[in-house]
Amino acid sequence: MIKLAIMGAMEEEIEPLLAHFENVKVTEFANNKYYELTYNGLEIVVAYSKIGKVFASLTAATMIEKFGCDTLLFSGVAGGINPTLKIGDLIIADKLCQHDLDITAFGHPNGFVPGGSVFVETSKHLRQVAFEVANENKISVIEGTIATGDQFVHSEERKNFIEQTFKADALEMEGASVAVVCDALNVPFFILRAISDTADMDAGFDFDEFLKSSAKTSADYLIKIVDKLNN
Ligand code: 4EZ
Repeated sequence: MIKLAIMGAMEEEIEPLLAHFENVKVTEFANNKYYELTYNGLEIVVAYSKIGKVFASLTAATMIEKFGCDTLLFSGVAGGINPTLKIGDLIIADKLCQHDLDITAFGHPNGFVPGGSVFVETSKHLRQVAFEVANENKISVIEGTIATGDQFVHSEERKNFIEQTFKADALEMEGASVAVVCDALNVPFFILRAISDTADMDAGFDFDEFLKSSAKTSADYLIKIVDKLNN
């Protein structure tokens, strides 16, 4: 039987997930709350990590190593880079990179450190399940590269750098760190995001305006994927 980790970064990102489940047991660990439940015969642990790569790594590793999760799904919001992505649109990561990881001073490419790789790929199987769900429910979603860094991007300059350097379609602050942890621990994972802003001058304003609705768009689709995982 699968033991599923479902994570977000912010409380707003997991709220619509928790609202869907019942009989939740709360465990506190390392300054975070972990919500354990069973759903359709699946064991699930839900948590939000707090924002950024460090907190997201800690939470992903905890869900895997302490709670024994063997599959991880992430739901949340992101800034859009690909101009076809409008606020509220969904993106599934096929691969992720760290746009702020930089030892280029030593001739290495952006996003690379020795022993690692610029991109980490997500589970093909989980993406396939997600696309079946999208087709069945007429949900429109694209697959693409997500770039992660410890910055809320709100300028054309930084956005263009990330687009040109990594050919990224969307950006956020946790996905690639979760990817590195899951890849190292051999846990299949899936990263889903709905666009809350387009990482430009208006990003701060748009984010505040659309965080809740986009987080719900992502969470609603994720629940349908969870339903499918068990069938
Ligand atoms: C980070 N998340 C934003 C957290 C912002 C404010 C209190 C997603 C995200 C994002 N990250 C949405 N839009 C973004 C952007 N333009 N840059 C970085 O994962 C917390």
